[in-house]
Amino acid sequence: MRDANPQTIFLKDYSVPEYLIHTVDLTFTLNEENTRISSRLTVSRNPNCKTGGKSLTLAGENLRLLRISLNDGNDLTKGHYLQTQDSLTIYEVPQQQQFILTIENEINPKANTALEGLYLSNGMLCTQCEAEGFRKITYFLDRPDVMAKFTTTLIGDKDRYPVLLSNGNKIAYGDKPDNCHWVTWEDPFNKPCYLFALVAGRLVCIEDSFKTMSGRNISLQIYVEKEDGDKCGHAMQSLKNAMLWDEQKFGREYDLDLYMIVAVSHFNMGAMENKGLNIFNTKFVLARPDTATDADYEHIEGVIGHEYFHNWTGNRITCRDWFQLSLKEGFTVFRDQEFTGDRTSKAVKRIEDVNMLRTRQFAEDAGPLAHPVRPDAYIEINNFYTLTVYEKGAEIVRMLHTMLGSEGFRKGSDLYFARHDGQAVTCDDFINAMEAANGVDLTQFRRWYSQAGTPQLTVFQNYDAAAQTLTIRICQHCPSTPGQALKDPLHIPVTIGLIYQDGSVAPCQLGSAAHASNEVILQLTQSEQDFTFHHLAERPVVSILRGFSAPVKLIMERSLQELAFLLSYDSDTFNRWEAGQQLAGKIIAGLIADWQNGKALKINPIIITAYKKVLAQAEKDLSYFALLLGLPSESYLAEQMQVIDVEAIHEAREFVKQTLAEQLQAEFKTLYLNYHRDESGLFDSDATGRRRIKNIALGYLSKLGCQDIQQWSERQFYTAKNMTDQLAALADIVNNPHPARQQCLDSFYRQWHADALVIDKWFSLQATSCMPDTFATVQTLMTHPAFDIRNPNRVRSLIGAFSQANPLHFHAANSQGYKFLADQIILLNSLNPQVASRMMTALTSWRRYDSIRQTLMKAQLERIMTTEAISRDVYEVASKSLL
Ligand code: 0A1
Ligand code: ZN
Repeated sequence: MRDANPQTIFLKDYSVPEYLIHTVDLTFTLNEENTRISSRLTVSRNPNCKTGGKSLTLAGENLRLLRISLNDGNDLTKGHYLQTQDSLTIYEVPQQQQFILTIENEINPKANTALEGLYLSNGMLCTQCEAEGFRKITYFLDRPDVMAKFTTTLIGDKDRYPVLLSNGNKIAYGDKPDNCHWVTWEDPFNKPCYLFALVAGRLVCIEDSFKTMSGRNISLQIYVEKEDGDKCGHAMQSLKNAMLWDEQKFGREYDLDLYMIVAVSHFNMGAMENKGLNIFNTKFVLARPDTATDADYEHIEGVIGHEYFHNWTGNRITCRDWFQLSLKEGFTVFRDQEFTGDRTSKAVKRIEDVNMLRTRQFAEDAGPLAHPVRPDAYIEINNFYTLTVYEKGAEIVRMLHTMLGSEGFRKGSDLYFARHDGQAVTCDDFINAMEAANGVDLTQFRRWYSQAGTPQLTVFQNYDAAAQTLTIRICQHCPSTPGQALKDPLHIPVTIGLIYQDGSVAPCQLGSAAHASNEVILQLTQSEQDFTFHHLAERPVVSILRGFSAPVKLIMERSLQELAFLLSYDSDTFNRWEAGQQLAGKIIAGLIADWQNGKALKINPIIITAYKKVLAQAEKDLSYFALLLGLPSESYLAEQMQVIDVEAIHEAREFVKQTLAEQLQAEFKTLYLNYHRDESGLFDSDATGRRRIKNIALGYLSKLGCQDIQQWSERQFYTAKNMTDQLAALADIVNNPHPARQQCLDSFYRQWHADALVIDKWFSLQATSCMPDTFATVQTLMTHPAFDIRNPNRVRSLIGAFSQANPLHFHAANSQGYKFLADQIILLNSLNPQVASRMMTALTSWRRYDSIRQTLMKAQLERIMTTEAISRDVYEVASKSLL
């Protein structure tokens, strides 16, 4: 084990730092295998800290220490300090006045396969410091509440490192002997060290500019490897869109004169918001219509926005400690969701976000790693960049937005920025600002940050014809989670609307004298609460939790007829879609039971009629139309089951898909032919909508197994001018018994072998195929020359895709999937612990399966626990999963 006894860090143990660092002067002499860092710090005791002695302890992991000096004096000798694997203690430092501490050390970026600290990606040197990577570069107070002004000088070979970048503004540069040059960067803003970054390499730069609302001209630069220069246009446009949006929606202006983005091929996550120098996974920068899908285009704009928005929510105002991670992440995800909704389709974006939340975050909340949005303990902070902190955190912010309205929310965010600019603060500070600006009491609402688990709302309705009232009773209950057996009631906003039988809006009038509106927000605060609506001439159909107004599970008895009614008449785009999903979900659930009992599968015609009606209504927003025609995913269906039966889910869902294809064949063919164009791949909402709807239609039709459709998909595959169409056709070919399957896969590889991001798609498609030979294919692909276990994108595209997006084959009863995954995790543990730990997701939900699979999955987790030199990352996930 990296740590003989991995320590748990607790929120309750937080204390202010004993020392503060005011300025940091760094000099890097760059070299692949031996980079030398000289760090000159001005330090003083923190006046707000009353404890501690005369010593100063800095964090630093596996660093070769060369020298230390205080106030530019002689080097400290051995007896004056203590160096360990992960720290440096100087026994005595000046207490009364500010002092200078100079440290020199060396590191080996080439040996850094964990991609944390300073590392090498295709010959380029780059950094990743969040959360605690800076300590792998030099000794420092590596905690976000220590904020300092950084000046960074980079020295390197002119040929290997013609481009030398760091945070802030370039203030000086020049030549050095031996073909070297140097550049000095100065960041005028105080920042925690997790926002430090440097990049050195052979890169091309794409430039543009943005004029801010106060008239300042900002230079925008995107740096990529030479062959990718023609794939930056969309990222640049996205950045300009994000800058304008933040000015218009939040009144936030950019603060430096330069904004740089660098795309790197080796990156553990999506991207990183380093001040003035974002570092991105290439996946979220590079796009050309023939190489990137519409979904890629959307994600790029979303992630560019996300990192840009962090400049205010994360950088100008940062987190006091890592337990507060959702302070910056939850708020920033909310901001990027709103941005994407404004740029594309609000209805579609909300549905996509809820889909992800309900399948993946709800699973996390129901499993052994469930934790509050503000966790109270961790072993390895890298394990807490979770769906709960990010996505559920964003839902908390969204609930505030719902309850306070856009204006109230804006007042709150303005106050938050005004109060805390330049500070490192807590989630509570954020809520305090919302409270103060709006004069509301959010005491109970705060529980959303401390209580884990997904609340369940059970809804009962009672219509009293004589009194013309409808009473809605809502009971809330939150299941226990690890370490939190008992739960308190939460403050939950429940948006509700009522619809009369003819489809018209029924008035929402809470209390007999209240005024009526089309929809109201119920403030649920008790474990059981009644809400009575008045003046209802007939029993209305209830449309509840509109827009998914809270991250909860809703339990409500509904007939199939009522769901079909809502699918036709609900004016709330989310609930209309949700009704269709529930209708299909109920029917599939029935078929799952039939399949398990060996009964022949027979479709309930109500779903055919309902889908026919959707097809006839022909929505204008084609992307939304496509969502209305989609079936709930296998993972969503799995979430609904007591004991997950992957085979039954797959069979039942495929049966419904095939039956719909057979019975609505004519409609789907018309859709396909109407919307199939010779598309250039332009990313505008009409074109993306056309592609989405026709590819949905082709997906259904492909289930028919008939020759003409096979020809349609093959033709689309070979003639497509954009990746969306080419990939959609290939997916249909790969997931059905298509005679040209191997030919198409080979052709795709030949066409795209030089484009890593497209080859990732080629790996993923094969890894997620439902065809019977998939596991053998995955094994073969592991030995493919293009497979590289050191590249996280490749690992995710093969091992991640197979284990997390192919339940049918990953959970094969013979345990081969489990054993395969454990083998890879054990290998990754020593190379890249963060990626290893993320690959464990598929095993952590072992309690959700039948007892045989439980035993098999558990056995692999136990095997992982015995890994030699197990990392904190893997240890924490494996051990907590087994508890
Ligand atoms: N703050 C980044 C995500 C990020 C987190 C950790 C990383 O390395 C361990 C890298 C990136 C974001 O939210 O975009
Ligand atoms: Zn973020």
